[in-house]
Amino acid sequence: MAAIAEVDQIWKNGALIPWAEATTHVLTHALHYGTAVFEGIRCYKNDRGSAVFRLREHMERFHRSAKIIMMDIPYSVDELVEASLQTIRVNKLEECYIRPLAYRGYGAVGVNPSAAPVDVVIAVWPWGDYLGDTALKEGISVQISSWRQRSANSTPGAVKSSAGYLNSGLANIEAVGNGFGEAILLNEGGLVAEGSGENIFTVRDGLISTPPLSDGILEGLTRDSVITIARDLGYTVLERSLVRTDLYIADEVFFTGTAAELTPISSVDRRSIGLPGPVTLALQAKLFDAAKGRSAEYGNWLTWV
Ligand code: PPE
Repeated sequence: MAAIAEVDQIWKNGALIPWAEATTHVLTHALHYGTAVFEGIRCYKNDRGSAVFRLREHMERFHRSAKIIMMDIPYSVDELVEASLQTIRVNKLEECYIRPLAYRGYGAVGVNPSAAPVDVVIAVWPWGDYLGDTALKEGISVQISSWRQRSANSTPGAVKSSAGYLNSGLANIEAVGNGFGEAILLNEGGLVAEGSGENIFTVRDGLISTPPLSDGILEGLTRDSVITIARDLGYTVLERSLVRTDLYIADEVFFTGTAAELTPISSVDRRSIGLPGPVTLALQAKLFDAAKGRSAEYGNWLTWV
């Protein structure tokens, strides 16, 4: 969705190397078979410096993704946390997106990846608004995709795998091609799953709902943060299955994600939801307060650079 803003160095297999040298062979296993897992993390600048939002939890999810696909990441969560901070510092970035990727590298062909090495990289670069520059304030239009969410017994949504994003890409290409800002995927059972790169929430009569993990979605860290913030603000949040009509008749609908942050949804399949509502705006403000170090109660979500 955005051109890459190049920086100086990338961390690869334990060392920092120049950006331009962070290349790989065309017979890299992951290029052919999608055998890779990754993360997306944000570092925000604030009054007292720069801090990464939920860094440790992202690296823990990275390890969980790898575990599910039987890939051994040869670096501990602590080592990956430290490597991320080092990569941000060496590139002198105050705000950035962080992309750890573990992939089956060069050395084997064929479906079974066991003989291919596991290479690990951490790249950082500046990445602004994910869904366009008016999205956070005005919201975006979305379309229910004709593509179904990858299912729990094929390419599990719980794994943040490169292979999984073929599915996301199909849905996003279709939605954008049809003039919408983003797609929402229903799972094979017809229940609302998530956006191509976001979790989804509804608000109706003050009650906040979001699909449960068992509906086949990624366990979003922003989703978790927003659930916590909402409950702390006194809202009831239910993790419950949603059908498409729940979206049409909701008072408010919004996406959460590291890249998308908290993006209001202004219409679903051309049914108007309207301008961002009060609950959406309150949660968005609190989420940014937490991520940008303005909220002492969520201070433990930050790792200072
Ligand atoms: N679902 C999907 C499918 C997803 O890709 C993301 C993040 C989420 C939910 C939200 O998870 P979290 O970031 O932990 O709150 N998508 C990442 C990749 C986006 C991309 O285009 O690349 C992201 O937001 O970093």
